Amino acid sequence: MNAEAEILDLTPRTDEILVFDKPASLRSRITHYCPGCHHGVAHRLVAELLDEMSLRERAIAVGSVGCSVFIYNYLDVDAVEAPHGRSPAAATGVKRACPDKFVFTYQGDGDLASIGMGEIIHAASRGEKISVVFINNAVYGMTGGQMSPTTPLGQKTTTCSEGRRLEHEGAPIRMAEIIASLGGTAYSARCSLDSVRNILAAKKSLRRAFEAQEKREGLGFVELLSGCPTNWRLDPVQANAYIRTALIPCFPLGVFKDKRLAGSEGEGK
Ligand SMILES: Cc1ncc(C[n+]2csc(CCOP(=O)(O)OP(=O)(O)O)c2C)c(N)n1
Ligand code: SF4
Ligand SMILES: [Mg+2]
Repeated sequence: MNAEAEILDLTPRTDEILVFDKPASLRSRITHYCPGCHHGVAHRLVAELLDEMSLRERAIAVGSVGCSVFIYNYLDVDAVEAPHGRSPAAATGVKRACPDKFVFTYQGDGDLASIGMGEIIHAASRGEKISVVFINNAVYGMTGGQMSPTTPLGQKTTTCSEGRRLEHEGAPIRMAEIIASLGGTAYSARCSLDSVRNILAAKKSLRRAFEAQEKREGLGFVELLSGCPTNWRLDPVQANAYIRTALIPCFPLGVFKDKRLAGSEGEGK
């Protein structure tokens, strides 16, 4: 066989071991996300866990508004769409009506911490048996990069062009800590998607939050610090660096509540 024929030979080889593949729960779609956006990374982590925990057939995703509004195009699970911020309320209804389903919301910071603040607080207080995947990229990504409740002090956005000021726009809101303080929360953590190491840690936290639902312990909440290079006006590598230098100092990583661990039952940590 000459060299060209060898390159074109697509006969499956028996001596190759597949080490990386697409999770079955992830559809084959061309992404609409910008280069360097972390929504795709978060989708993949969720899809891997749905496969590994055999949840796919029972899963119902509750989508939200924002750049992830088309999440049902990426995850091969049943889905409902909730208007801005209402995903925890919609998920409450789905889970109560179908307690054997695995129900999770997927929400951005504009969606969850702005107009949806009431819904998430009350769902956590009630201890709804749902899982919440919270993508904190510190801006309203879809609508053009406006300031959100989680924009760090000093960050410039289209609605605070001088940078967010404490005395003018107020302080950023730390959702993982707030959710941890509520009585119905089983698990609350903050992770980051800026590096391979942190992505692996994020998967562990998501697994724990999903387990909390399966064991009917209460609401599981995972905040994922995520990059929005487009609205941050950075390239993908710079955006990862920005997460490390600006977001993590403002939003410390960690587990703020885990009901399974001694001393973290009930209110607070
Ligand atoms: C009730 C309502 N208000 C405002 C909007 C407009 N809107 C759509 S997406 C969005 C911001 C979403 O930002 P975020 O939740 O942070 O998601 P991201 O795009 O950053 O992932 C807004 C304000 C809307 N769809 N519905
Ligand atoms: S605007 Fe931001 S959040 Fe939206 S797809 Fe682009 S990088 Fe991702
Ligand atoms: Mg956002």
